[in-house]
Amino acid sequence: MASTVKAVALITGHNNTIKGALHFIQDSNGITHVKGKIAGLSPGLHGFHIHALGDTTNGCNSTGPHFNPLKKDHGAPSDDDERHAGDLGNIVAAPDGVADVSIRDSQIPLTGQHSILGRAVVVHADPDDLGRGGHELSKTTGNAGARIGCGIIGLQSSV
Ligand SMILES: [Cu+2]
Ligand SMILES: [Zn+2]
Repeated sequence: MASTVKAVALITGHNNTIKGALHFIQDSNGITHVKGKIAGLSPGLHGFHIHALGDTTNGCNSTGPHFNPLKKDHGAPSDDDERHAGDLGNIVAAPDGVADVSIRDSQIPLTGQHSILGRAVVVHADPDDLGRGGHELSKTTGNAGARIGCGIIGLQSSV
């Protein structure tokens, strides 16, 4: 019987004003559910990605580019054939600064060759334009601005 695989990332940033916890649960069909809350954000849209490296020696800036094992251009999560695996679009912070995250995605497994374990999840200052903004950064980062919060995705005990 295929068992559930779980991981967790504790998000910190901006001198600890941004805080949160995200849980990653992969089901037996290979879909990963990302669920949790991030507080301390400005209200509105914030780009949200898996970046390639789980290295926070220089804060969120050392987590590398968007996780992109298939060498694609940046896109929206719904762009199945032309997106980085790490492209999870935007999260939305409410007027109280809290983003309630609940995303299901098929390109961010916790097992196998393209696993996101040991990589980083990053929250940006600005909205991700999903590759459609016409900016020179649209096809690489979605022009989402500074990396204001991040955390490393670590394996959790599966029950
Ligand atoms: Cu990012
Ligand atoms: Zn991307």
